[in-house]
Amino acid sequence: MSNDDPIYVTKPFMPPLDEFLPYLSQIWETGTLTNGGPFHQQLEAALAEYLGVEHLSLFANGTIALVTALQTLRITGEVITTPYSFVATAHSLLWNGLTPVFVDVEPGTCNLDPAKVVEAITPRTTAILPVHCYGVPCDVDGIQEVADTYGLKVIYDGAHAFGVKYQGESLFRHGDLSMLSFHATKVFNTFEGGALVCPDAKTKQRVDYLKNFGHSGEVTVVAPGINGKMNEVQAAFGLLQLKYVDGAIARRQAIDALYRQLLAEVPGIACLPARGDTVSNYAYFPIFVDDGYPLSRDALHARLREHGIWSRRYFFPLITEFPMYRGLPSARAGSLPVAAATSRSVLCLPIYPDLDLSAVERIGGLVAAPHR
Ligand code: T4K
Repeated sequence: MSNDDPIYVTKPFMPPLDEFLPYLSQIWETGTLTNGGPFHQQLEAALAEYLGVEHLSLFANGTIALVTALQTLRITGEVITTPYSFVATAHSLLWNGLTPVFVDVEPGTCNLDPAKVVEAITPRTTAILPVHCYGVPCDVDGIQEVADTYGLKVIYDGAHAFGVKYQGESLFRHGDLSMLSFHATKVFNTFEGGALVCPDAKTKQRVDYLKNFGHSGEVTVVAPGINGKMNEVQAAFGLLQLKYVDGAIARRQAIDALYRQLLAEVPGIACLPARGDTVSNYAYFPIFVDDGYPLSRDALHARLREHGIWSRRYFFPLITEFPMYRGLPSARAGSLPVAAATSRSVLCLPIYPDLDLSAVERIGGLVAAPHR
């Protein structure tokens, strides 16, 4: 890679093309393209085993998985969620005719604050939709305690959390359902794709009906389902990706460690704390720019861009600033101070398996000395 090539915030990991061709040959030979074919079945089993969960259902993308999760549990009324996420999190509520109620996040994790969740509960609240932002675990015990006390369901948006372990087990073992995204920009990708992790076989059965138009048999329809199925090309690609994913995460880990080393002493730049209770997937590398830094966050963003480095402001603006949300009472900026400050200060630096450590040194050096 030359210094002139742009460096984007991420780049999908691609396994060797020649290893993918036999999968395609099989699809061409059998003519089975979708509707729960052999690769789909193999990938469901392989991912459940890899992630350490029992029941998993594949989807065409993470957003339709989230929309289906809310249908599966027949969620109604108000759902408490975070303003600090990709907009798909809240959109899944609007697509179900639900009212999002936004509450603030915690400073050290960027995730929903359980104490603030309690304050937002009303008689119409039926569920909590937290996000494991950047793959950092939510306070899953705190959230579950609130859910148990008030009789609420918990659906986790785990789009960023592929393979993350918390206190020795899969993060996806928490909550009533967890969603994963396998979008091109994610740690594990199937071009587009996603999944729901279910607590038991019965729930997976209902999810499987819902993602296939509600069909429970050739002539039986048990629910107004949707088409959320993953196709055979995506599933085959996932099977091949899975062979490489540990190596890809190890590469990310090395990049994360180098950034931390390069940025440790830079005034006005903070990173999320590394955590002893978590096996991370190093999905993102957010930094937070405060007043002690010589440039504003946006000026640093522009400065990096001048050098061909495309950092991203995930997540700015807050979801609550978009037109379809800003009129909601819970969208008032004054009630979301941590999320607002985090959104104004965050910058995600490039991190992906093929990123050279020399490029990481260059990026870290630029952040450390932006006027050089
Ligand atoms: N919940 C959360 C918390 C999420 O973060 C997301 C998705 C979802 C739900 C929904 O899951 P999915 O329905 O997507 O499965 C990207 C992704 O499109 C989106 O999937 C992701 N979150 C979000 C955080 O980031 P953009 O608009 O920033 O993507 P884009 O196209 O600007 O890509 C970023 C960079 O990645 C590009 O500059 C270059 C590189 N790239 C991207 C693509 C698509 C490639 O090198 N190749 C590619 O094919 O939203």
